Amino acid sequence: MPKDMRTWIEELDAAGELIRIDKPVDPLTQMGALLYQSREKALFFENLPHGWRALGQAPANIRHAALAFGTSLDDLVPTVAERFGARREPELVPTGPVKEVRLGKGEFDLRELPVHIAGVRDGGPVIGSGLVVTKDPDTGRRNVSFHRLQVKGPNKTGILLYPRHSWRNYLKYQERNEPMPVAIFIGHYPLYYAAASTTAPYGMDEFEVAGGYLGEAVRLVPCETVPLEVPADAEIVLEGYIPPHYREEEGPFSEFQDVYIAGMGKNPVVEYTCLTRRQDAIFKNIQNGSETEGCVFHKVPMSAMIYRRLRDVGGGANIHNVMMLPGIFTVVVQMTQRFYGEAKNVLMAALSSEYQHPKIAIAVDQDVDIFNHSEILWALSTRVNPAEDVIVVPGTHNHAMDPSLPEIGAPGAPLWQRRGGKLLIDATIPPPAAAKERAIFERIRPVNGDKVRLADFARADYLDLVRSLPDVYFGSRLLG
Ligand SMILES: Cc1cc2nc3c(=O)[nH]c(=O)nc-3n(C[C@H](O)[C@H](O)[C@H](O)COP(=O)(O)O)c2cc1C
Ligand SMILES: [Mn+2]
Repeated sequence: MPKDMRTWIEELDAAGELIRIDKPVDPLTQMGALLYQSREKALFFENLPHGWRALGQAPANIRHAALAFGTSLDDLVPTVAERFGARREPELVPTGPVKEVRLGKGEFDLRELPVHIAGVRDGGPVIGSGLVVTKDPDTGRRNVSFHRLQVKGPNKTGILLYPRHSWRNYLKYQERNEPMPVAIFIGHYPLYYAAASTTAPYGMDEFEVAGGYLGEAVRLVPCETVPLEVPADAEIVLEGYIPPHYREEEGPFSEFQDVYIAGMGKNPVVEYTCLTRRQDAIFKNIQNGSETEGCVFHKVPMSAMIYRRLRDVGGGANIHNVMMLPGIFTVVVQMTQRFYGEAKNVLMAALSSEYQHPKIAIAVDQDVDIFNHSEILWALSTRVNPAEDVIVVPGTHNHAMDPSLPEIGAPGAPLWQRRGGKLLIDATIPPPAAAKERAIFERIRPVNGDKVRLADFARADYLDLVRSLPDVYFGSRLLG
């Protein structure tokens, strides 16, 4: 059986990671708050307007992402990096579950979908879970990426096209004065979402990336009204066109950095020609904001692609792990230096990868838990000499949605960007070959720490309490 959103719901349930909500929930006034609060568990809404059900916060955190990739938290990023290298061609099939219901223009109303309003200042309900398929009109090469869609009418949404691949495709259509065909699928196995948020080279089909992540070829079916293909096992598909040279005011929006500014303004729109879905389709809601589901989809593939790149620095750097910090503009690299100064070379590469987000790069050694923000702050405090280990590179191109930097241009305009700088912080310790200098940094280990276990001494209810706390306490993973 192919992996889809239903097999994912079963997996989450079996792992004790799903909360079912059978009370009625209003997407416009209640759902965003519930999603924003649920940082540990996925939510399955069973009682939504017009008979809809929906999944959200799935993944709610990187622990859930590790579950989807069938691996552990520590191995997550190396596993994603390896699977990126095992890409598979998609397979074209004549039909599939997503074709069970076909509705032409005038037969569907997007305002009846359980689309939620994420934040108090948002301009309206936004479909955050739409994965957008487009093609390069010159080569026919496919692209799949996340683009949020503000619902504007029965068959119209806005679309934010950040200057990357689908924007590049759109500009080509616009030059020809032609509308760009789009197909948007909603609701599938989370590795499709991870593939869509992977910045692969332009021209690489993200359905091939999804095939690598899944370990099985993606099954595609042809669309009804546009010359594109979509996953046969998705829940819902919207087909339509983005007209050339046309922009509409939209926003503001709850963004991935946990603020409202940046992507609003004059953006293109999508006009829909068809909706297909499963008979009992399940909707997918994504709450944007820092450390919510949207952020998980951003940070895991981004960390993996940067990890792939860094391993080649200087003929093979010893990189153990990579993880983005909240807000996605800071990347932490866990490594063991082979030579004095190697960490700085690695940090320079981390700040100029296929991703535009990284603004601050921090290197730490293997004994620092990069999933624990307290440990990272500790390394910054005890392993950084500000006179030598902190470097600012002024005047660089930065991500256009970083609210701390001056903006050039605007969304929907070709040169939209922010001009700022980059910061390198080397919090590593000397390489193993420099044994004496390295020894100064040896961390405390309690006497008999590997044999004497708290579980054998403390009351069970106290241990349950400790395990239920978020993993933010210094050294808390030592509890096992
Ligand atoms: C939850 C989420 C929402 C996103 N929303 C948008 C968006 O509205 N517009 C956009 O251009 N990129 C958005 N992105 C980022 C792109 O989808 C992502 O960077 C992707 O790799 C771009 O695809 P491309 O490399 O093929 O251009 C979003 C990513 C995530 C994870
Ligand atoms: Mn792409």
